[in-house]
Amino acid sequence: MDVKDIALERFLSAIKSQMDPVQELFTYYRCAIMEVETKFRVLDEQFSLQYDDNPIESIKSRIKSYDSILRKLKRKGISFDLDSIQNEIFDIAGIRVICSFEKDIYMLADYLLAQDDITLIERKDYIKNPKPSGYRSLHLIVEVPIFLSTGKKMMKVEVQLRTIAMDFWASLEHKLRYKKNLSPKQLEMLSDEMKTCADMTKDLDRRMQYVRDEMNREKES
Ligand code: 0O2
Repeated sequence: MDVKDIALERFLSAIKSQMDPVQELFTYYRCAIMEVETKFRVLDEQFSLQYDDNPIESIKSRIKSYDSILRKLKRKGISFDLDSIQNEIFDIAGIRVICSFEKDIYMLADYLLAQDDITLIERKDYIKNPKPSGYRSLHLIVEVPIFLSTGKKMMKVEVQLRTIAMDFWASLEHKLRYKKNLSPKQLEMLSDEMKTCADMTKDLDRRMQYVRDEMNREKES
């Protein structure tokens, strides 16, 4: 090996030794997502069997990107190390549960939180208290154990529960936030339009819930 190869080997091994603990932590977050996702899938199956009704339309999960983690650390003035990431950033593992009806969101949250291996760390109800943008969803930060060959490890997962209408709204509004080619005037106009759309989705959710409640009342009587 010549000097250049040795330098490259040293460089790669230095990067690897820095990245290995990060990869390990991200693997644990992926395991935590699997645990919580399974809990929701089990609840959905049970409701399907018991009431011939699936409260969950779909589940999406993601690990926060490095970029997004670094931006959040910077924004919050937190130091760039693994302990800070674990102790201060709660949404590295994220699960989004999409339901058709608003009542199912609260029902699923209650059943999840009643499970004895789940600890609620934080609850933000943006359905009862929407954000100024019009954003609505129920956010839960929960802690869940994952069982490794080395023992039990507690991991934090952010769960966002929302209806199809709330999800439709949030995904378009998210795109609007990252649009760089709009003038401030256009942005203001479209943000106002999104606030109107948020009111419409709220009304749609309420009406759909009403129709379902009436249908269930008929079925029971
Ligand atoms: P990502 O990963 O791209 O989804 P905290 O975490 O409590 O310190 P933060 O980050 O302000 O503070 O938490 P918040 O506002 O309770 O929830 C953040 C996440 O909720 C966002 O993730 C979005 O997924 C969603 N969210 C919150 N407000 C809005 C909104 O006005 N519009 C849309 N479309 N989504 C929203 P991130 O951080 O954007 O990252």
